Amino acid sequence: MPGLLRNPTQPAAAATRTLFLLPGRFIRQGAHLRANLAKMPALSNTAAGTAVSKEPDRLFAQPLAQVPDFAFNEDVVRVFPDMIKRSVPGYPTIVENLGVLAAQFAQPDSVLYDLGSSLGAVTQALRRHVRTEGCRVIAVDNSAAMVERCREYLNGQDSMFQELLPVEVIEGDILALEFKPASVVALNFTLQFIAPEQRLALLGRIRQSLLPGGALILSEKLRFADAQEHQLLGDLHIAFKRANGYSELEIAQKRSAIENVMKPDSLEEHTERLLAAGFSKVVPWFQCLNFASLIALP
Ligand code: GEK
Repeated sequence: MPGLLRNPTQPAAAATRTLFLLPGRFIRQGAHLRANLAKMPALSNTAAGTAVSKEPDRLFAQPLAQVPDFAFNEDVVRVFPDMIKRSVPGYPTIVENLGVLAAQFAQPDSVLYDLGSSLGAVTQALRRHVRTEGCRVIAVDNSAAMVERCREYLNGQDSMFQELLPVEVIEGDILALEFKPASVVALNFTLQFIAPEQRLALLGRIRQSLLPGGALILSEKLRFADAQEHQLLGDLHIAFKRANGYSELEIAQKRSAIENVMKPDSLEEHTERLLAAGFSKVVPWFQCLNFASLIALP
């Protein structure tokens, strides 16, 4: 699987850089002052203010007598950029291109939602790519620790760059959110943390908020109905984590911490539920091992 298993110190970052530099037709080089933003680094240490944490994820490196359920607390926030890159195959590519895709769906004077925003990686990609007049981002997360750090990072950017899309970061439950008319809604690896029985209603409310021409972009870990496919892609995901420097103990303890908290669905379940929620079309645009991203059109 060449290309998937990367140098542990540089997990899966090279693809993003390459894509970011491609002068493709999707990347609208702004005919105005925002052109400088194209040089803004993607979630890395930056002169733009607060440096993004580079602390390596060693949370599960020592044997634990009892592995607690995974929570998005201060310990996780400190290592989150490292953890998500080394754990989710294709994450940097998905995040960067989520900005590129969003730029195609953004409607003037509308809201772009980043639901389950964590440290704001998607919000920052939206800021790099969306050039539509009058758009603003609403980022929502129910982890106080995530929201606090996310605000620090975004404030750092605001202090250095002009003409960034305005962002409001809300600490709250996306299940309780009153949606405003939106052209883009990103659920980047968040729906899998919502109780399965709540997912359809949430997607229905998102669908109702979407403007014509808009889109939901949904990224998730997948499970597979076919046992052999499920096993193969699961094993290859473990190989990806090993190649990114995680030990067998770390992999096993993380799995045990997350299994009660994160409940993946199959691609078929996602598609059926999105259609049941009122979406007219579901198009997968990315899959790397057992992680995928879909575009759902209103
Ligand atoms: C990224 N999108 O970097 N309401 C609000 N936030 C929630 C809820 C909820 N009900 N449940 C979970 N979260 C990010 C990565 S991480 C995915 C998203 C991962 C939040 C939770 O606090 C966490 O920050 C995020 O959803 C999931 O592109 O860590 O695998």
